[in-house]
Amino acid sequence: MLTLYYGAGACSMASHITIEESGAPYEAKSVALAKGEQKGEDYLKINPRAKVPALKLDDGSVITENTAILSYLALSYPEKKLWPKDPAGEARCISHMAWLSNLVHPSFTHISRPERFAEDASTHAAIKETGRKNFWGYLQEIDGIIGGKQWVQGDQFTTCDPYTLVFYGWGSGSSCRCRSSRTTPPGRTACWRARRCARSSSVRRASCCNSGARLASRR
Ligand SMILES: N[C@@H](CCC(=O)N[C@@H](CS)C(=O)NCC(=O)O)C(=O)O
Repeated sequence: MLTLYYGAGACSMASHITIEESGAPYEAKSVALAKGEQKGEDYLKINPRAKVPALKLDDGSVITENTAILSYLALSYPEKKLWPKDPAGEARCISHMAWLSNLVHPSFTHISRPERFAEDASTHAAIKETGRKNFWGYLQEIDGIIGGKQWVQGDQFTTCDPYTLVFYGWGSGSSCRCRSSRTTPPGRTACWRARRCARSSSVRRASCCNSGARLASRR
């Protein structure tokens, strides 16, 4: 059976929703990030980079990184149609997930963990503010990408949707300041989110395990 290691409120929610969507039998193991469990001896054997998500396969090997886990799940359960069929669609799906991983997520880390970008505490307020500005810009870009479409990639629900949903949730977090200062997240994204939540119970099941104020104190 697959084992998914996740953190409450973390980006691992993308993998959690997708594993629910895939129908794969799995066990979910919570890693208490706030308590530093990701840096403990046991978890470092799973992922030496001390991050969630991680997916342990039946043979004991481990896949890390949302982009890789989402691809693995979608390709392993093709009947669930979580992955585009044509090469251009596949490439666009990878492109969107790479963008979320390489730019959107790190912009939020500037808000939540400024000390990772500069040791000098006097710079942290400026790093956070730049993170907020960039993150807000990405939320707007997501709004434009969704446009009038049903899903991120058009008519087909793909792995791009649960991954994008993570950042919607973070953007509407109470202390991200996006909401208070600029009315966020953008409107079309909110409609897409409502569709996403109505699609199936996968969000609810994954969200139950993912609820928590993990980042609240750091935002
Ligand atoms: N690019 C990675 C990012 C993983 C990541 O940064 N996970 C965070 C949670 S959102 C984490 O485990 N943080 C724990 C820490 O940095 O100590 C992915 O998408 O899987």
